Amino acid sequence: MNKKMILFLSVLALGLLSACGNANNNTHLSGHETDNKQGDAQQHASSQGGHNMSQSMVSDNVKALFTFAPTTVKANEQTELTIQINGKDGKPVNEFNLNHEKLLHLIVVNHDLSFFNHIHPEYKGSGKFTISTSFPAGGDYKLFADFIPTNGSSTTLSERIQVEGKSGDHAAIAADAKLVKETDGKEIELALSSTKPKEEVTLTFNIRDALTKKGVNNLQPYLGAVGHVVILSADAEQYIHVHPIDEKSTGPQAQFATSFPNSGIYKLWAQFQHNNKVITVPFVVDIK
Ligand SMILES: [Cu+2]
Repeated sequence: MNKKMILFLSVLALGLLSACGNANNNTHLSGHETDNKQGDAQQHASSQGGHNMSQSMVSDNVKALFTFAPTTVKANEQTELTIQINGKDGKPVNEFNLNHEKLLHLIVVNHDLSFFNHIHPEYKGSGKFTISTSFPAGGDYKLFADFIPTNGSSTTLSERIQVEGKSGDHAAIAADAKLVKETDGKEIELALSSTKPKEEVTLTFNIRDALTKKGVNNLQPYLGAVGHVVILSADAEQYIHVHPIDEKSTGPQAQFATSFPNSGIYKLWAQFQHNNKVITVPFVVDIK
């Protein structure tokens, strides 16, 4: 990590700490506001290139408050999560665009990225989304809410939380030696057009039957496209957006476009639907 990066992360950490200090007096789970201007700016710089300032400002002015009931979250117990989206003026953001068939996508990971959950809280109006969920073990988790305020731009706001209870096994994240995985009777192979940072990268997944090795050509649309891919940096600081290239594909090939902002280890989760079942396949890649 170079000095510039360390400085940048320190500034970011300071910003987050001060945000915590303001609104986080009672308990670490009482909810506090964070924003993620950097990730959003990055995504638009890389994926669309033409967003104007006023749109960026709208998204920068949006805040998310994550709260739980009960306020102490315990491993393996259902908890009611509320995500309140407000403008900087403190007033609720009322309208959101449908994006991949949902108003808000919530990604939950644990500290070593061994746990991944992609869920869709229900919109209750007045900027409020709720969902009942649970966490498989104690420890640190990070939540990412991904949404588009109407008249705003694609926004990702995140929050780190602690879950009480026995923590699971810790695993160091290491790049996969082979980008072929088997899950749910399928063999999924990933190829990257480039493993360099700051370049347009095409992710090509090939989905085969694990036994016959025949390509699966009847994938069902998942969230309105051939699949859905989420990418996080190993430290979960960077949430990277990914766009399907041929949304209407039904396999065996599924292609997505993205760009990695820096060198380092990234974990990605590809999700596809087949025979009415969603399969989730993780890969760890080394970008250098
Ligand atoms: Cu989603």
